[in-house]
Amino acid sequence: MAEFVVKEQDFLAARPEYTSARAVIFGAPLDITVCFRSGTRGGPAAVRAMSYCLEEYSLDQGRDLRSVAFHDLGDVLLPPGAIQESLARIEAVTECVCGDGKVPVVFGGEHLITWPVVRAIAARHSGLALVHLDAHADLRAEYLGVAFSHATVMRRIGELLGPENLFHFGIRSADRSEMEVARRSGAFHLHRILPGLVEALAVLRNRPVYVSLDMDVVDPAFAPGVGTPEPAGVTPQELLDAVRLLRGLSIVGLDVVEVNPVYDPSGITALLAAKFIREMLVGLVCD
Ligand SMILES: [Mn+2]
Repeated sequence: MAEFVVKEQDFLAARPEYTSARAVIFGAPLDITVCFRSGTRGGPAAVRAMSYCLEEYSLDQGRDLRSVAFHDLGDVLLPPGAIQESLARIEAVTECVCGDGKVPVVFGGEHLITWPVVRAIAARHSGLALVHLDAHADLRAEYLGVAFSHATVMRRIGELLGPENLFHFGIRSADRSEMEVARRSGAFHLHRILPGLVEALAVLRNRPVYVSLDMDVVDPAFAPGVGTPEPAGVTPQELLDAVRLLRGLSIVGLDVVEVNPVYDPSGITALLAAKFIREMLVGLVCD
């Protein structure tokens, strides 16, 4: 497995042992193609730190994080500025985790990290569908002349999985060309998550599903600590209600991306990301 930096702390209630873990957290602190304001390299550490503000027990689900067998590997060591090498390392770590039969839970970093993670997971799970929660469509063919960017990541993944296997929710920012591509998606819902997700559940059942959460899907009033905030987003309650809907699906991997602690002085964005992760872990991989 690729080298890891020494982590300062585990995510709340992570177990020290890797072998028996069913889910495995790792950080991918990529911060290269962000266009508006950088800082996502601090995302994984911020989410881990704020997780200790939470209790292990989930009132929503009546389950305890301490009964979930999961491990926290730390962050993938990414060479600064070396984008292809960084993506290759993230893919290699995902391959290892999947190869060991575990569910990868990845903390970004910018949204481009979803590309190498999904590539590795798609190689092991045919018929993979992707649930994309984001303010932005991320469907550009290229951005500033570059094919691999946080703004193109869903276009690249659509080319890999087939655009009809991408299900987008909460989108409220895109250009005209992205909206044309969006029409070929399995689902494309503006502004909200829940109504569209309820509709899409029938199609998403009985197949492997990957969930990618860009924290900017949440309204900047609740999640200011992101690289590209977009007004008029969903509430934290709508996001957490979506977890309950996702619970019945066969989730084979997930990520939370774009947490930017530089613009999150009180830590509320990282805290909401940590709560989403706790709810996903207790809902999806409870013993
Ligand atoms: Mn995004």
